[in-house]
Amino acid sequence: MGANTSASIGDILKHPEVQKVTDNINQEVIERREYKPPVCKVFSSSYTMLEDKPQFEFYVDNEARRRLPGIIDNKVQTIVELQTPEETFKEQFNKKRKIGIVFSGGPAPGGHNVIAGLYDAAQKANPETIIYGFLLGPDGIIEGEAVEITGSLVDRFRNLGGFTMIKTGRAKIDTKEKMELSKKTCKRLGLDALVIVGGDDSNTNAAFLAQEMLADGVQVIGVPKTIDGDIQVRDNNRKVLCAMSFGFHTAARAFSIEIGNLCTDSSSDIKYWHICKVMGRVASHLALETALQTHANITLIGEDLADYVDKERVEKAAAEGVINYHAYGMTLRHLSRVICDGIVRRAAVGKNYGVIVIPEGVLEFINEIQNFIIKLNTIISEYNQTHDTDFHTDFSLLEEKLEYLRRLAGRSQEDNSFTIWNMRDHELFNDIPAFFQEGLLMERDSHGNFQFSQVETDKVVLGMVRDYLNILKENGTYKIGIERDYYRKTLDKGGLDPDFLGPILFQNYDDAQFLLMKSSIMSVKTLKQALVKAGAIAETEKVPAPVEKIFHKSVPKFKTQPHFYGYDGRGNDPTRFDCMYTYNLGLTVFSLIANGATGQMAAIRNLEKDFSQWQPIGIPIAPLMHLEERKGKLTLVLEKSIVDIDSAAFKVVKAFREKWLAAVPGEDNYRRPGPIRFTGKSEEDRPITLVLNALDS
Ligand code: FBP
Repeated sequence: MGANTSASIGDILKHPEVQKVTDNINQEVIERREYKPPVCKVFSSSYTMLEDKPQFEFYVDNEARRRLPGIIDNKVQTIVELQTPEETFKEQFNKKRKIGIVFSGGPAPGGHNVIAGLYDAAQKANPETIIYGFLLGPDGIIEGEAVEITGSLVDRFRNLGGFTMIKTGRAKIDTKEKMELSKKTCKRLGLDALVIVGGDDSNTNAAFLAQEMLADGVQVIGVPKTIDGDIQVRDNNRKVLCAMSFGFHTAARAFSIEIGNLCTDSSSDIKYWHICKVMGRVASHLALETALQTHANITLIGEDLADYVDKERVEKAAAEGVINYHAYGMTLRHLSRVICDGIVRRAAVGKNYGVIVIPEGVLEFINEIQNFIIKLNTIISEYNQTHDTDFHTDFSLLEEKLEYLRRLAGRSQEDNSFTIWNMRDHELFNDIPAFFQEGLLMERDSHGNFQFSQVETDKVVLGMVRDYLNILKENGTYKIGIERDYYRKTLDKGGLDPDFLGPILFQNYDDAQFLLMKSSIMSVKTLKQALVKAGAIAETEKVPAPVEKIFHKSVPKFKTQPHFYGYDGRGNDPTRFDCMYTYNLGLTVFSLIANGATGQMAAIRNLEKDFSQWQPIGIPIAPLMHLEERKGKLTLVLEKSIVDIDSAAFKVVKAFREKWLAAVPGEDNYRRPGPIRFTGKSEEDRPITLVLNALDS
């Protein structure tokens, strides 16, 4: 193609450069596929065995003991090398197996490497072993849809994000019928073991499957996956067994890169508040890590809000000899006040911009909302049980749902014993915006969880912030501080005396670097009144242009840009940490299977330490279960770990809150997390949360 000739599209398409840049497989993918994660020392040995560690103890729920008798006494097991195994051990370890694996729940970066690790270990032990991948999540087990996982399939997805290889789904094997179908599938395929890669609910499922399939000799192993980071396991003595589920690091880093960039943009353009909702259905771990990575100005942590105590109200009630239960936990109104306080204080030093991080599950920690969620869960579940139909099908429109609630409130007036939905609930519920009512009445997911990602949490919080800022603007509290030098220069240029006009215009002219217009000056009209009253201008004169200019600059506009970080981070290619973590989890899974374990969850201890100290283990799932309210019923599930407000990571964020708000003259304190670097040097080799929490464990 010469410089002046116009080539045909056919020729252009044949050009090697065009073919290279339009190929789906780019250099990054090639390098990722070729990367070989290091393996924990124990896996360099051809044989591994399990050692019971009874020193790790758990409080066992009676219901868990009753329902999971075959696996409730499982112990924590460490994986250790076996240099000279006996022949019978070798035979058992290396026997030809059939293993099924399934992804369950939302994608999390690193899942493909769990398969790769399992595949490689299984092949090393016996090249005839077959691994099946169940398609589209647990539905694949129920419906018997699986593909054989081959070497070339694994190679295509090594170190790549998503669950694209076999997809995922949120089905739950929660009925006798589904359990029977699953058992049938395992029997038909002749499975020796089933591996469930999932979150708390999926590992709960793994425990029930393990119990159910004991008699069939099918081992079931769980793998702790979820970007939410809420599968964290400690024993009774607070010894950490699983510090973090896989995928968390990548998702948190991916969100942080974007949010860090917004910090840069916002402090350049200085006109927007960026409102960033970040995923994490309930727990605020992702928001906490994002705060540590970016130093955004305001980061809400749901668990912290729930812990809030209004001391004034507590003391007042105590003086009256009563307990005020409303003084515990933060209300939506109070939360909006806290956010506004930060916004107003930044504006006062000329920073009418910034970045707020809101965890998507924050509303779960707000008392009044939690109340609604519990009440509505119960109402919907009772309706379904009584009518043997589905609430959401019977009342598909919001209006119909509201009408049903109205009828319940009416019933509460006629029948004192009917308390689930009274007139006060009804009135409070009517006070909230329709889109949020709709969100609260939305269908729960298959596990009975409230679907926070479907609710515009940020919009709810922001609506209240906006309303309150308007009040603060009207009463003259929300103002933009004007830099003293700028004020002086502007007035000097217009031939006016800044020192004469300063005390007339500003409430803090004496000593402040940023000048705040008096609260009584709220319009050009009130500005003129102030000038006339002080004798600076006559009634017939106009406000001098430089003064008017300064006034306009002091009037804040609250301009926001909403963002949601969730699905994008979930689909990111894994960080090196997640690549290594998940590949070793895959190896751990095989070791557990080859040693006959069932009802165990694969995990790696010491993730916060140098790789040489990582220790693969099996954690018994059954003792981790407890009773929880789901869809209005008490259900046995794996306990979710929410942010511990006594943890070092939270305490650090709390200690730096004021610094990162940066409501003082001068620079902001943003941190640039930088891109996820798969290769090359990077200081970010593991979640900061993990490093900090290890300091006091
Ligand atoms: P898992 O717990 O299944 O890993 O999913 C986590 C999550 O990404 C949450 O952060 C989010 O609230 C939810 O999934 C979104 O669910 P969905 O993919 O169904 O929209």
